[in-house]
Amino acid sequence: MMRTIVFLIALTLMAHAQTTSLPVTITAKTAQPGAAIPQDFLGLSFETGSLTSATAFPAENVQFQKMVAQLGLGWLRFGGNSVDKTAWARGQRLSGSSTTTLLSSDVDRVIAFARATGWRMLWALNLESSTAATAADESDYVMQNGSDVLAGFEIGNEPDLYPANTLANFVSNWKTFADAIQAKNPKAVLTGPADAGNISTWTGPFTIQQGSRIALLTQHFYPLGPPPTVPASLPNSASIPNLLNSYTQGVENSAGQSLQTIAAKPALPWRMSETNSCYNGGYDGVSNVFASALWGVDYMFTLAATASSGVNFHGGGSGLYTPIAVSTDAGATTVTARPLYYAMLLFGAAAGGRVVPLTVNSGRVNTTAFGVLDPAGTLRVTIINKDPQFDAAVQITPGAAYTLATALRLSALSLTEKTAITLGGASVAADGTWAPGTFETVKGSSGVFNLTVPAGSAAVVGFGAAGLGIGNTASGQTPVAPVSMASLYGTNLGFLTRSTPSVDLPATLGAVSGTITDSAGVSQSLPLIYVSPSQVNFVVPQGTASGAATVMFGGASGTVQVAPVAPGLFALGGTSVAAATAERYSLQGVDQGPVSVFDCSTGTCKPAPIATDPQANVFLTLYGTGIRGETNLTNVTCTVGGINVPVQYAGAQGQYPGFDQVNIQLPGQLRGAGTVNVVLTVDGQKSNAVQIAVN
Ligand code: BDP
Repeated sequence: MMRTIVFLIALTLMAHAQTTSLPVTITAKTAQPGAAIPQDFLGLSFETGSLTSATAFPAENVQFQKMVAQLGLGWLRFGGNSVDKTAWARGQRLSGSSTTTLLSSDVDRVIAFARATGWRMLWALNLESSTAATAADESDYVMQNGSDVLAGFEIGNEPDLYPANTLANFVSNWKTFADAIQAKNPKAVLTGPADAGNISTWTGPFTIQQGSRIALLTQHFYPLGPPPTVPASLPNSASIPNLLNSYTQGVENSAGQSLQTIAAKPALPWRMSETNSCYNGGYDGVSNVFASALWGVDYMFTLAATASSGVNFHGGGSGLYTPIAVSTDAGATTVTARPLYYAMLLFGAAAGGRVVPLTVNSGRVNTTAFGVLDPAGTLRVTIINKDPQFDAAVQITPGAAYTLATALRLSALSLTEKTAITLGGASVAADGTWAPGTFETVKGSSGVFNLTVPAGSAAVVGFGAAGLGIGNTASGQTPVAPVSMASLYGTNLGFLTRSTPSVDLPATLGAVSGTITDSAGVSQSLPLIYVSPSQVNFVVPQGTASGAATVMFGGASGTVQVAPVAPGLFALGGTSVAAATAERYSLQGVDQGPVSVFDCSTGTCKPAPIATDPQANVFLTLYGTGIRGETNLTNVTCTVGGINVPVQYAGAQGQYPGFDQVNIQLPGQLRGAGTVNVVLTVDGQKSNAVQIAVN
């Protein structure tokens, strides 16, 4: 009896705790896309002062590098209050070196970190307590050694907060430093003013006066301050309700709009180069909990909608608001994902493309939503339910083109959760990787899709169409052959871009998978080489029968003809320049080394004239796929500039699945031919034409 009562009480309590769902309706206006969100929108910001210690900024830590790189492209910004207290000198850091002087060997470590992550650096220089000559020397060192990863310089940190500083005084000092930096290096890219606030009183006038000298307008912003410094009664006092309410979002939005207006006049991009939830290092229970992840997603989209070119979340070390925490204990470095890191991961998966206006009716639920249309036509709608109480019963009308949808959810048990957070059902693993298992299917009928976004969670819904295009990866043509590389093209094929790290091709990559069913009705899974939201590369499985095959990927499908051979030749990205190599031999058969076939040094690839002369033979190796199905060389012919040339080898290249190669000797008749087409014919099937040039 007692047991039953306890059970009933528990049941009653559960019933009371149950959240109520309230309707939220969203309609996308895909026909009116707005600003493009740059691919390198994401950013992190670190104290310059941390760079003088290998434990404070563990640049060599591979997991730290991997967690940054995993976010996609982005910006690393080094600055903060410490930049204006840090001296500069060229030299090597030794055990006794001062940690308040940045040394050139520290800079080398940071440049190596930027290269390892593929992120670019925004480098702040000490304005407050240094000299123009010193700043110029530091900028010169960074440029000489890291121009490939350098986005630009900020001069000083938050000059609007320097004691007794005036705008006029700041602008005049800024100019002195800018002149010295550019006198040393006219190509130095300057940004600014990196104000703490004072958008209308400092940032605006600075931009009017110095806008022509900067390539990027930068601003800092912290919506909340810690109590009791900021009394709890004020709307900007750090608390979860204040972080997530529409008032704070409104303040962020109007800051973004003011900056957009200021930057628009001189046609500058603008970036929130240092920001986070709460100043003075963040606030425990607000900046380091799941609520900050929901805030982060909402904030980034809010700024993207005001045409911001990016956001750098300030952090480093194990500070409260840092997205990636690093700490060293007894020589061992631990790197962990904080809630805000999940916000960045979500944004990376949701924000490729142009902002799409949405009509959102959120009623009584504290919910925001943002739309983005990618270049291939995938629509992604991110819904952030910031409400602590009400679930959102979301109904989305994405537009007639969309018939399929999948979702990626960001969740935790509560808004105060610090570590148990999942995105797409997966947490960031101890080794720093995030690898969701599958994506959830979102049901729709008659153009309306429904999903519940629980109180205190977010979801990205990706919308796509049901059709797939399929063709040879090298040529784009059909048919495709067994054990050849093929590509499928579509929309919303997944949320992630991943390449397989091995030659043992997996059936699932980036949480997506597909099948091919041949004309005999036999289904096999697709061995995956590369996946992205709009293109997937795979190898047509061995044994796939000739005839029409059906390829299924997620809910989408397409048909493709399969034939024993289907030759395609690889060209260099976006051109028809042969992706080929050549080797020169003396008439006696002595290898005289490689000969260039293409030149990409100018950024666009062109055929490099292949030097031929009567004293040598030049052998060309073409790379392709769909060729190995014919082993009898008499059925393989190749024309170069219309001349038939003997084929010495045509078949597997051996290193990668489905990757073939063809070896030919360039005949003397071609000497001086200039740019010519190369075409392969296998069993009567012609490949695409690729170009080489012959001198
Ligand atoms: C910014 C400073 C940065 C601080 C941050 C904070 O640039 O160095 O760490 O405030 O107060 O104003 O958290």
